[in-house]
Formats: sequence, C-alpha cells, structure tokens
Amino acid sequence: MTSARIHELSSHAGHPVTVRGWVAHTRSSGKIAFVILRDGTGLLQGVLSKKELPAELWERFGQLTQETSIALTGTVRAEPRAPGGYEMHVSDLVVLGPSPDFPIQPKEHGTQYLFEHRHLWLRSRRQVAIARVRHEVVQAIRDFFHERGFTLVDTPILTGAIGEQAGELFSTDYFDLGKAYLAQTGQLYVEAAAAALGKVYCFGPTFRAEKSKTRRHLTEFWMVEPEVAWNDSDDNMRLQEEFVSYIVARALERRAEDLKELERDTAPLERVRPPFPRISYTDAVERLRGLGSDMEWGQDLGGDDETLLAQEYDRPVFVFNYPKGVKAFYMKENPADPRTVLNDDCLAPEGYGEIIGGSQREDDYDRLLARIREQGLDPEAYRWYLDLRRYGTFVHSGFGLGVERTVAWICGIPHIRETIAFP
Ligand code: NSS
Repeated sequence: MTSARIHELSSHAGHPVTVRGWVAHTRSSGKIAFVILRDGTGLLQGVLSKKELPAELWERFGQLTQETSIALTGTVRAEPRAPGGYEMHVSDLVVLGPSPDFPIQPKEHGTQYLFEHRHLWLRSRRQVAIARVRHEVVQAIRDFFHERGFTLVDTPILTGAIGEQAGELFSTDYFDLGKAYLAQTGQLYVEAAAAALGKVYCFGPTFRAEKSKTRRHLTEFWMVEPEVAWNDSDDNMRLQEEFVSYIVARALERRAEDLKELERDTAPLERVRPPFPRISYTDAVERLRGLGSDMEWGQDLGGDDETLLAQEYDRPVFVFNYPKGVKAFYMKENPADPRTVLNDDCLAPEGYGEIIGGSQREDDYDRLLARIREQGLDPEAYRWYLDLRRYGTFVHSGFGLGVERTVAWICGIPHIRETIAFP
C-alpha cells in the first residue's frame, strides 16, 4: 500500500493510500464516525461507516484517545468542508501506539503546567503554527543574505573574550587554560571576517546570564549578525529596514494560515515597509518625557520606554546615537557629539520593543584601546581584535537581530519563550 503525508494527498485523490499520524479528535453518530488525523503536514478527516466495516474495526475506533498514533487506509477525495480540505473513506485502521490520558487536554492549563509538559505541548496547533513561522523567519534570514552576496561565517560558541557585558556571562573551565565563556555575540569574529570577505554574517545560539525574568529575555537565544565593510551607520540602518521588511513580507506571504491559526491581526505587519522612521536618542528622551516618562538623558531606554515610544509610530522605529555610557565598548564615537556613539536600536511596534541592536564600529586603534581599558576589560584578550585596527582599518558596521523577539512580534504572542522549542 502506498503511504503518503497529508500535504501530498492531492496527488493521491481517488486512490487508496495509507496515512500515519496522531489522533487529534474523534466524534461519532453511532453509524458514521469521524477521526481527525494530524501528521505535522496537515489535517485529514477520516470517515468510518459502521455498516461497511467489520465489527472488530468499528470497536477499535471506539478506543481511540487523543494522540494515539494510528495508520488509516482508504480512498481520499477533496472535501472543502473537512479540516485540511481532504477526506478519507476509511477501509482499515491500525493502532500503532495507544495514548492513555494524554496530559494536555482541550481545556485551560496554567503556563507552568504547559512548560513542564513542553515536549508534549509542542504538538498543539498553536505551537505547531509558531514553529512554522519561526522556520520561515530563519529561512528568510538565510535567503536575504545569500541573495545579497553575503558569506556565512560560523563563529565560536566557546570564546575567550567578553563580547557584550561582563555581568552577563556563562563561564566554564577550559582545561588548564582558565575560563572560557559561552558567546554573547559572534560580532567580534565577524568583524575579522568582514575584512576578508566584505559582507558576512553569523547565525547561531547566543547566551546571556541575565536573571531578568521578562517576556523579552531568554538565557539562550538565536541571533543573526551581519557585518559589512564600508557601511557607515546610515547604510547600516538602511540594511536593517530592508531586512526586517523582507522577513515580515515572507511570513505574510508563506505562513498566512499559521498566522490565522494564531489569530494574528496582519494589518500592522502589512505596513512594515522601508523607510522606517528615525529618531535620535536625545530627541527620544524629550519625546518620552513629554509622554510622561521620567527618564533622563544618559539612561538606557527601559522596556516600558521602548513600548511608549514605539506606540507613536505605525511601523518599526530606529532610535540612534545613544550615550556612550550605556553602550558596548566597540561602538564608534560620534564625531559630531562625542558623548554619544554611532549606533541604533530598532524597536518593533505593538509593544514588542527592541528587536535589533546595531552600530558602526570604532575603527581607530587608540580610541578602541582606551574604551577597552575604561570598561575594565583585559586588552590582552582583545589583542587580535585590536589588530583589525592596526592592519588596514576600515569603516564597518553591523547589527544583531534576535530571532525569538522577531518571531514573537510577527506571531503576535505575548512571551518570547513560546517561540523556541525548548526555552
Ligand atoms: O546585545 S544586543 O543588543 N547587540 C549585540 O549583541 C551586538 N553584538 C549585535 C551586533 O551588532 N552584531 O543584542 C542584539 C539583539 C537584541 O536586539 C535582541 O533582539 C536580542 O539580540 N537579544 C535577546 N533576545 C532574547 N533574550 C535576550 N536575553 C536577548 N538579548 C539580546
């Protein structure tokens, strides 16, 4: 017997076929019974007729519980009213694996309970929809850079130098060589690669030992980080708005069904097109104070400030040129106002806040060394990084986009922990 996945059924219409999957739902009138089968590629409605089937097989139907794995054999035909659009006239049903008392029932479970059963919760329609959107976002990221002539450079996860913030490092013993850190970023390495290949990106898991239990923070998350030789801060923001618009358009185009399953209002996503509005940090502080925030020049924008400011715009917004004091050592000093650096954060609308942090990099050897010392970092650990400024220094910029925050925004879900299979 030919076996098929549900998404391939259109090419099997009118012919007998076997489909394996898990029971999502059953109902019976006593004479006619329905089983909704889920195989990860779609939904199939199986129809069983008591008078056409052996008694023993009809009884087997009666024993099906949620998530039992089964093989259904029969003839399929298009049926627009059936979930998934296909219906099978069932001639055989084999139970492959029973599922007594599946822990997740179609009722309200608390968040903690669901995360304790994450391995099973992944099968729910909502979680499957989120996983598909995430997949599309990741694929769009790779396509965007590939189409534009970027080279992927994989950067280390065990590293010797601090990439972002000393306070947020996971460290581990590294033989007799002291401590190694789990990468907070691949940026320093892609800067080296940009001098070799011009346009590069890295894409992998990154780690922050942040205790902040917010809906925007994970300790392990995925970040994509392009780095481009000869791009200044302006070019960098242009690349970001093209990139974000590309990802959103792809999700809208190819994952419409999943967004519908998630009940996402797509109108705000349709507006995500370049150019994005830009506001300097200094103007943003003014604006925020006008909106009732008590933040002062020199402080970083908190989550609430980001939400408040982003509400003023109908698409993502760039806040650029932050005070040096709240940003990382590698950002280039702003020649027009040395209190600030040439950086930007891209804030998503609808309360999602920062999805990108980017900057032009400090390309002056002496200034960079001074910044490393100021921040109490060990210049010896950054010798190779400083070399990039000794041998053919170059204007360059890049940014990091957090995959989970982007997926949460596109899906319109409140917490980023649902956007990764095992947070
Ligand atoms: O710390 S960032 O703002 N910037 C960097 O790591 C730079 N080295 C990137 C670069 O220029 N190459 O983080 C960038 C993004 C940020 O905007 C978020 O979207 C995401 O990474 N991010 C996080 N997502 C989830 N959880 C946590 N804890 C987190 N931290 C940053």
